[in-house]
Amino acid sequence: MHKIFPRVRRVSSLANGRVELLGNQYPTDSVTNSHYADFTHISSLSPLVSPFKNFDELSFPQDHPGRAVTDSYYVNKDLMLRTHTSAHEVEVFRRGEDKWLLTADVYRRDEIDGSHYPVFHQMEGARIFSADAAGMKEVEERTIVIEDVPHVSATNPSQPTHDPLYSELVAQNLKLSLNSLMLTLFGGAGVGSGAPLRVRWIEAYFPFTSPSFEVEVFFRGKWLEILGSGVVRQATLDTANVSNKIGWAFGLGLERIAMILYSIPDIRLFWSTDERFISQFKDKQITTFQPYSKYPSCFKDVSFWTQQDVALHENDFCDVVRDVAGDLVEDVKRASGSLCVFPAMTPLQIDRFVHPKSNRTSLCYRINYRSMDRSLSNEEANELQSRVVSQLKEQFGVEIR
Ligand code: FA5
Ligand code: MG
Repeated sequence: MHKIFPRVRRVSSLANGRVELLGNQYPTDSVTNSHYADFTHISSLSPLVSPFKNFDELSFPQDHPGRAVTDSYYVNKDLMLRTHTSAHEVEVFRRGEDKWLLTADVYRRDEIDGSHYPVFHQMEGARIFSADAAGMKEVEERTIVIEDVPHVSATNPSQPTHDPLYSELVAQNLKLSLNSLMLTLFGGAGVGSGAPLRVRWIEAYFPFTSPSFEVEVFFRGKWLEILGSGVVRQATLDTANVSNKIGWAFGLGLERIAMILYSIPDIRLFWSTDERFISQFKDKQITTFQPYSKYPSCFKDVSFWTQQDVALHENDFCDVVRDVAGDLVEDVKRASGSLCVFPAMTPLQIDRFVHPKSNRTSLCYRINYRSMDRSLSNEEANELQSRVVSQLKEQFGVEIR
């Protein structure tokens, strides 16, 4: 790398007191790649897109789970609500934009917990350069290259049509740009209190980028994912008629950013009309949210057999719960095996029990009812629970155990 990029230099560790970028060795004062002003900002695009735009144009394989009706909201087979802002990548690149941000509402059938909601907002950002020595010189001028921290690896490879050096450089520019964004966002006064905010990069996989990365922030005792990113797949750029370019893209969850900035503990609060919530956000100031009260929760379990031929997806279950109880549900967890054992902190990921003789599947869920604004009575929770049960029977023919 030295020969091609003579400015390459080794830099040492970082911390700016407020934000700690773990595993990245950029000194804070060098993270200066922010020129947000010259990114074109796009919004107001229709949320209704074709599955072709949402998936095919982005190289999603035919059997990708995201395409299923259990994961996405379809109007019909040719029209759906976009599940991510990446659905617009090809059209924006095709317009000739090479440095852009796009914000939009996106929709997913997803699990129920404090950081997932079926409608949320993403900001997509991308930057592409000429895939030649001149373009790479531009990247290099804007990047502090760290020679001993590989961003491209056997498990997170560069693409076959990319020069691995170009890929490495673009990946480093991506990380530097996002680190700079995070330092600007989270490094300001009033964000969090006491200990610095811990931020880490991890390897990821997306059908439309390689290498790919995610960023997580340590928030309220857990790592919270805030964005996905990577080097744009050449097929995407080819489809957009900009084959001579190479670059990066990211998509970040705006509610999650706001949760971290304002210390908002639960994503449902963004939909609250309670004055005690709304009145806390004034004059574009970042303030720490003062919880007015945490009302008691009330959990109810439901166990049932599903019919042999009717698969009941977790997201189907969650949809029934949302339809009946809306924001009165804090989270849904699934129990392990045939016994209703609920391990703490393990939402929706334990194996189901399949009866060896009848081949029927037994499922057991715990629904945690809690209002954000008031005390929920046990009678009210019982009433909601019985409506959930009857919807399960009606829509999926389940047999309650
Ligand atoms: C994507 O949506 C990719 N399109 C991101 C991307 C863009 C990758 C460009 C590469 C290049 P993901 O499914 O991880 O990735 O979602 C991105 C972010 O959206 C997450 O990190 C999270 O912050 C937010 N997010 C995802 N699901 C939800 C949800 N149900 N509720 C709230 N926020 C969510
Ligand atoms: Mg993700």
